[in-house]
Amino acid sequence: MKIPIKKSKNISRRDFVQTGIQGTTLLGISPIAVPFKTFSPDKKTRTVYGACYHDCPDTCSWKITLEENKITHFAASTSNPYTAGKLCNKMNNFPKDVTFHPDRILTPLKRTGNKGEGTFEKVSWEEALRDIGNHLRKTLAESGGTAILPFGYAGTEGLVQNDAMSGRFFARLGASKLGRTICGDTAYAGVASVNGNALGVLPEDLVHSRYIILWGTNPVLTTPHLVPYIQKAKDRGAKIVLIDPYRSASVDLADWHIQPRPGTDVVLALSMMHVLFQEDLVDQDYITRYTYGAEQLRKHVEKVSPEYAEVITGISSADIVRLTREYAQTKPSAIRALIGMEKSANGASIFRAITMLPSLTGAWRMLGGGLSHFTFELFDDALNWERLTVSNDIGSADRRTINMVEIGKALTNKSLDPKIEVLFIYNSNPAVIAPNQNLVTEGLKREDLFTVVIEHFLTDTARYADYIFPATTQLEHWDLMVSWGQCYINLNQPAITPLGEAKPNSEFFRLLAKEMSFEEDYFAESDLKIIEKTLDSKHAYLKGITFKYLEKHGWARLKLPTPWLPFANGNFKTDSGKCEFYSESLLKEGKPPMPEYQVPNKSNGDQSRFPLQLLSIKSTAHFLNTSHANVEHLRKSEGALKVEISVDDARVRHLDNGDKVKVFNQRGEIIARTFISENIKDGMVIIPQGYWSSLVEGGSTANALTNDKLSDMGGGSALQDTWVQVEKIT
Ligand SMILES: Nc1nc2c(c(=O)[nH]1)N[C@H]1C(S)=C(S)[C@@H](COP(=O)(O)OP(=O)(O)OC[C@H]3O[C@@H](n4cnc5c(=O)[nH]c(N)nc54)[C@H](O)[C@@H]3O)O[C@H]1N2
Ligand SMILES: Nc1nc2c(c(=O)[nH]1)N[C@H]1C(S)=C(S)[C@@H](COP(=O)(O)OP(=O)(O)OC[C@H]3O[C@@H](n4cnc5c(=O)[nH]c(N)nc54)[C@H](O)[C@@H]3O)O[C@H]1N2
Ligand code: SF4
Ligand SMILES: [Mo]
Repeated sequence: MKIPIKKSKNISRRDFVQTGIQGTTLLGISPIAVPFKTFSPDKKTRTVYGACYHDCPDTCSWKITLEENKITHFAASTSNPYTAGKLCNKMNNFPKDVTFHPDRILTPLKRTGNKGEGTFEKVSWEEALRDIGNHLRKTLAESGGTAILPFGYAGTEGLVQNDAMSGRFFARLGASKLGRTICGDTAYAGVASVNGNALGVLPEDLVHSRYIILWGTNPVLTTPHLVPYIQKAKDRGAKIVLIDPYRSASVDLADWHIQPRPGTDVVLALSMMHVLFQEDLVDQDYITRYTYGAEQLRKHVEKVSPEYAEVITGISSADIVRLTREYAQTKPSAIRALIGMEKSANGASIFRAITMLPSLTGAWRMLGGGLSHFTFELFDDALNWERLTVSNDIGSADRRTINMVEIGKALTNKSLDPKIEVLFIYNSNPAVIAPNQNLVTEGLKREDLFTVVIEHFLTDTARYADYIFPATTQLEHWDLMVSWGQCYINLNQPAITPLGEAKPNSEFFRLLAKEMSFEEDYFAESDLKIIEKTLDSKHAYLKGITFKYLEKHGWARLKLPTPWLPFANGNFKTDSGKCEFYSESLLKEGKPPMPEYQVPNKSNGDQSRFPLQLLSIKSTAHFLNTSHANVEHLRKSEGALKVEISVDDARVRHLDNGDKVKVFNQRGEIIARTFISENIKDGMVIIPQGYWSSLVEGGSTANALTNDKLSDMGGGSALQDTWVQVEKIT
């Protein structure tokens, strides 16, 4: 997820100039200089610390050994206890797979063929920047800044290369804003509407739990460094329950797998509440002291009996009762959720409902009890965000926002005023990751759209660019890495000088600012200075964690109070200071004050034509979203694009394992191989997300089928509310 910054305070331009001047003397190193400070006495061997840039909750620390400036060893940190000496399948071979990959783009490129065709010629940085500057000046004069749109997501999670300089640039330009809501915002909206924030059980504290529900998350694949903590709890006698419509890789960790119909977990959670109240399994003292709206909630769930829930969720009423009793009576009990469930029309409601459970049972009182979700707010508190969010203070506040989930619609909407004429894409691959892929590519093909892509590779998106610029990789630039899944901060130090003509994102935007004659001081700030200032907060969580400390050690765990029991005595971060079972503020916004289940709108999805619900999830162990899906040995390990289908659904369609099929609906069609499995119930299919369209037969991937509707809150996508048909290709 893009680490959302919730608390940035605006600073005035004047403050900025003052702090900026003070800051200039701190580090006189240019933004892309390599710190050859870590040489051994013989000056031949040196060690460089860094961390993984991926949009992955684990944010692993690494250590690189170089001899005479050549990387001789790239490995996980063995000293950081969370990384614990292991990266993952995706990253073990990172220098070769990405930085030194022969297909890497190392010079600016200008399009020579048709959009999408992928033919380009080399150009110089100067020429390309000048041409872009001309386009920007013309667009600003004729259509205004909002005809320009940045599209950046979490290709790198580093605070500097993610959006520090680009945020300033687009704010100064007066460009449209991008609603960066494709991952985590809906989950967060649900959890925070109840608790005020998403903090809770820290990953390490899961070892104290005696009952862990892995609710709609697949840690074995998506958060591998959390698994040892869950395993340790299990070794100490904890029961692990997996709630997932799919028999995911995490089933091996679980003692019990419960398979609800997708999107129906809100009913499951409400019926658990029904049982909690009915069987008096609630912690009345906790409820009275620290919660708001318990009486309304009790009434709200009266009708959601386990028998009723069985019809909606497909889980037997006996199992619902058993799950509730075990969850309430085994202490401490934890619910671990992440992102997966958010991508439906019920996404936020699901997260709202499950967030209420630990307050009903008083699970928050004990270490290892409560909800384990995001940790980014620890860094939000700890760091000096003002340095990064200078952009809040620049330009007009009322720039329009385009939701990234709806990028296809935005690019093709003829009545959008002004229409999007210039598009900058960095840290993202929207031609693959955004829902309704065919509409996205229709937009990217527009002849009157000028597209600039900053990338490592010729991705499906980059094929549509007018200019491609070569970005540096994590081995070649500075960054400060925080995490959304654990409590460690890392300084990423460059190990080598950038290959070819690659430059960090930050430098691209500095140079473009120069081309645009933007002379503000904030464009002159070096990456190192941004990092120094961001670390300079005086917050207790950062005690002793200075730039110098991180330069020497690479990583540090935030200095959090122990034991970490955020809600043992209430202290919820809502306006009322209580856990809000009933939300007056949502009611004011016209939303249901308590979570409700909406029957998904199968719009245009005539069920007889498209009877199978498609979940396109992160079931690939070798790709991180679309990253690495172009690396041959990783793609080989993953195999051909598959559609997983139940035994009965395959039988009625006369399908055998490995058959070539088309999966289609009103939005698109993809070609895949069948994988007949007992991992899903009838009526559903699974297709992994991540494969590149240009590298699969048929030229389309999962998002060619997904809908681009929004979820109930938070601006996220409801892309799992997608219905398809599967047919054999003969
Ligand atoms: N290997 C690998 N790791 C990754 C990624 C990757 O692409 N590959 N991506 C990273 C990113 S960006 C993210 S956001 C995280 C996501 O991490 P997770 O949230 O753990 O992963 P997902 O695959 O999105 O979803 C987890 C599970 O939720 C289930 N699910 C879907 N809908 C429902 C529902 O309605 N109810 C219930 N109970 N379960 C449901 C899916 O079947 C899936 O098994 O993973 C990160 N880690
Ligand atoms: N169907 C379906 N669609 C989904 C999802 C799903 O579960 N199912 N999951 C959604 C989720 S949770 C997420 S987070 C999004 C992920 O969406 P994205 O963040 O767009 O996905 P990535 O594939 O990680 O693309 C990141 C790109 O950034 C590039 N990159 C990496 N580092 C740098 C850098 O330093 N500079 C520049 N300029 N580029 C860099 C990489 O080469 C890569 O091409 O996908 C979403 N889409
Ligand atoms: S992708 Fe995740 S698990 Fe793999 S090295 Fe990066 S942070 Fe660690
Ligand atoms: Mo994500």
